[in-house]
Amino acid sequence: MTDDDRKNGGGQSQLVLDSRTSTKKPSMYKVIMLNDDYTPMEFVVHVLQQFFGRSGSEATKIMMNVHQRGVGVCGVYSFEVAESKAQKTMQYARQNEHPLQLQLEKE
Ligand code: TYC
Repeated sequence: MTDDDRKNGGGQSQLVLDSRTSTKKPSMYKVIMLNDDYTPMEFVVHVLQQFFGRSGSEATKIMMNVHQRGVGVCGVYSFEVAESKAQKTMQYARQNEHPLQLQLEKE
């Protein structure tokens, strides 16, 4: 056994995890809604309530924000949840023949 082996536990491999770099929190993602000229306002309010758990007044506020400024935040989630909500909302919009678009943005 070499001196080095003795130092590291008799030749057994050791995995040293640095708690400062190995405990990073997973990133969060904004689900962004884009304005368009065709999706009805009531439909946007409805999807914000159904898919993003917003109250009627929250949903109306977010919809008007998107309508006036071009974009708005529906909510902030882990990547998997954000992607799933964006896809399900767009699929539902297509089923109803609306061009509503959503995107993810890393926080
Ligand atoms: N601009 C649309 C209208 O006037 C309403 C709308 C709001 C559409 C928000 C999309 O993400 C949107 N009917």
